[in-house]
Amino acid sequence: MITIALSKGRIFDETLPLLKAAGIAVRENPETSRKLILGTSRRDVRVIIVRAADVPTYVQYGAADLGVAGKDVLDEHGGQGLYQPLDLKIARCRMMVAVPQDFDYQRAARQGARLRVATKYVQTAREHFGAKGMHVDLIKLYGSMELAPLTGLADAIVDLVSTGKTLKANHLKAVEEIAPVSARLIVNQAALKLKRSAIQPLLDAFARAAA
Ligand code: PRT
Ligand code: MG
Repeated sequence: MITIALSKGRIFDETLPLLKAAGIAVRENPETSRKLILGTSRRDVRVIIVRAADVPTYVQYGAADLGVAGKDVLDEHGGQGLYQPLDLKIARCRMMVAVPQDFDYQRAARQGARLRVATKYVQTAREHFGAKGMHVDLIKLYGSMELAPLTGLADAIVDLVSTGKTLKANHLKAVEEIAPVSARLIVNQAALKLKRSAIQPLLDAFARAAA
């Protein structure tokens, strides 16, 4: 049995065509079904539905053989025990620093102001500001980062931006790109060795479909 870990929403939606290209049709829709284990058109392949940030953990420990996770999530996880053979180029966005529209970020950075930065992506933010030699106080949040500068919790946020509509609606602006983000295929290293004859054809099909 090959188990593939996916999260609901854009990762699931954008992985479906890649699965299809590999000859795998998922039997249920996770948006309407309450099932967490979904059968597929192949008796030896199943899909499990987990939170986006939990996908690397399931694959790391071998509870899933494969998974699809954003680079944002992988950078926070650290990637231990994971083979990352493929950039699937789906669920694309950018990791950005954003501040209130009337805040002069470049000037604050130049002056060495100690900024408070709210984010879900603490590792990524620590590395980014560390590399710039900026001293920041990081405040860990689990969602709705955009609210932090509006309420005085933080001066800036580090968050994902795709259309920019969320920032705009909350009177924020992006001031610095940290990295482009896309979803990656991840594979449990031991599973790849033990089940190579079943897994390799899937990797090849994904690689062709993502090219
Ligand atoms: O939502 P939930 O709390 O369950 O978990 P999650 O947010 O980790 O999962 P999900 O499904 O929302 O995101 C899964 C993956 O999609 C992320 O790990 C990213 O790699 C990728 N992705 C691509 C995005 C976006 N685009 C994106 N725009 N993830 C989140 N966003 C959010 C962003 O955080 C911000 O709140 O969308 C908002 C900004 O969008 P725009 O279009 O207004 O700029
Ligand atoms: Mg989300």
